[in-house]
Amino acid sequence: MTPAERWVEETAKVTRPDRVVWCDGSPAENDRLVEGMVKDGTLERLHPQEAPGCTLHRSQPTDVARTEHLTFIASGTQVDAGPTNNWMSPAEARNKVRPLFEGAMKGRTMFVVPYVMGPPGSPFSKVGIEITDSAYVVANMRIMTRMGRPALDQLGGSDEFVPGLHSLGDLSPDRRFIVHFPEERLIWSVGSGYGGNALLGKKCFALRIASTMAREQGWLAEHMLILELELPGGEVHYIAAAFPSACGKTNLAMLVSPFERKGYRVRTVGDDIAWLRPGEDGRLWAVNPEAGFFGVVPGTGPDTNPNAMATIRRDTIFTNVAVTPDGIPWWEGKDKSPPAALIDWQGKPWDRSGKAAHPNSRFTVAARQCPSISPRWEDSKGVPLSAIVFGGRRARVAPLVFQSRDWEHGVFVGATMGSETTAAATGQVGVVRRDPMAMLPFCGYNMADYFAHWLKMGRSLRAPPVVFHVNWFRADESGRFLWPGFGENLRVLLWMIDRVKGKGGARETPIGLVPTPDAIDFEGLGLQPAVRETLLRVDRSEWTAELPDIRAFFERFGERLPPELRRSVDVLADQLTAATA
Ligand code: OXD
Ligand code: MN
Repeated sequence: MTPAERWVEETAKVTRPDRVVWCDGSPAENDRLVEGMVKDGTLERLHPQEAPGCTLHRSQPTDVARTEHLTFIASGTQVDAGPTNNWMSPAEARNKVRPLFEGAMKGRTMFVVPYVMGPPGSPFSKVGIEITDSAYVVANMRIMTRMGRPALDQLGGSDEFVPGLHSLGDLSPDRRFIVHFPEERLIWSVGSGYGGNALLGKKCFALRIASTMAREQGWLAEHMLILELELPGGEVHYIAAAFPSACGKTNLAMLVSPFERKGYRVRTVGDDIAWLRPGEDGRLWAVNPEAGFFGVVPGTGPDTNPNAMATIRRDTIFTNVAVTPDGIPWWEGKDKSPPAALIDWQGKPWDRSGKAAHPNSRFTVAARQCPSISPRWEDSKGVPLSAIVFGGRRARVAPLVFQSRDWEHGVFVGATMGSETTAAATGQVGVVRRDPMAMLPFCGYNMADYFAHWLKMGRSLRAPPVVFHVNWFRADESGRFLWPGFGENLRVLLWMIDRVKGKGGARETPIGLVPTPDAIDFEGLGLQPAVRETLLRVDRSEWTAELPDIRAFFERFGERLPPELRRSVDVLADQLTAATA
């Protein structure tokens, strides 16, 4: 018996399913599963011509987003989880969470889902096995990972896999736990079928567990999109960008260049997760460990993200969108006005008062269906990064873009990122919180050690990517966005590449290097000079007002915070004071 078979057998003794099915990831298996889910009401088939191969899943209304307050790191000691994670001792997890799995699969099928995170044949790819009693999870994992055969082939008889046990349980938030054991590299998730809680290859493995592996092994597991930017003449650059959930990573990764005719093109390598490693050439190389996109649907439309619209035209699982009576999916932002009759995300006739689609409704779709997918998206070595971008959603304070002075300053910029919360996690929306490197909900260990690891990684790179910060969301007094965003964000990326190449105008400010007024091509956007000025403004009083919050956030890490970061806040404070004087 292989270690995987042994674990499956032991698990079945606890969960007591009616049957155990090892998934091979084949189309025939998927057809059978979908058929079964259509019969039992888990899925609805959508319009055969307008949405061929597409299905709709409606989840329980209390299970529509990640539940960060029910997500735990069960490291041996609390300090290893750090002040930003919920901690549960492994003993408490055994007492409190394990019983929820006992007999949980009675009357159900236990699916065994072997999967690979990472490109086929890549030395950086890693195997996971998810045990789940949800056919919907299996269907999603088949899209999001390389599932079945490729995983069993890579695994052979070895024990090198991350086991993840998932059960829907009774779907009650009162009995919902997502627990990570970084030392054992094990995941338990019970009580939720929502993607970020239940597709264990994604946030649980490729970010939380992988971040702990990366720290030990000298690489980084990051919440980043990866895009390819081609310049006229064929020069190519790769950029990775970390934005918090539902802040536009998918849109940026699939950006349609407004300057396509001049030879500027953008292609997609990944939209959510990047595994980064130093290459022999001293550069940082990135792979996308995922095989699909689990994207936010509302706001996706022909103007905002035509590539995503083309990607999700067929063979897509929609979760919690609205639908016309004849099965055409609909969501806010799809087009200008809703169809005459709609069934809302909860399956009720839409009375036009609230949202028809849930604000965190999702599509699950294979990356290979994306028209802008890069020919190198599955490159087994990855792609070399010219730039790393951090970004938040801030109505005020952060300018459109600035450049960090060096890697150490870039780590400070990432570590102090602030962003308004979104519907991707349950809780209040629109509140500014510190979300370092967009990893606050996803770092599997003490973030002070994570910052130290970032600093150490920089020392191992001879040609590190240049680090930038962007904010597409600066608004005027009435809350209107000042920057058009979407395809026009290319203009900002082009300034970054100029800077990478030692060109492009920039002026020193206390927060870093900000474009000079003429350094970004604003031509044709119709932006008034005052708006341009506001977009690039570094307001000293606003930044000074940020300092207490940054210091308070850093204080939470106590002595463990790398001294470089403490020094960087002091430098920022001094420079703000000097500039004011
Ligand atoms: C996601 C998230 O689903 O970040 O990618 O919540
Ligand atoms: Mn994400």
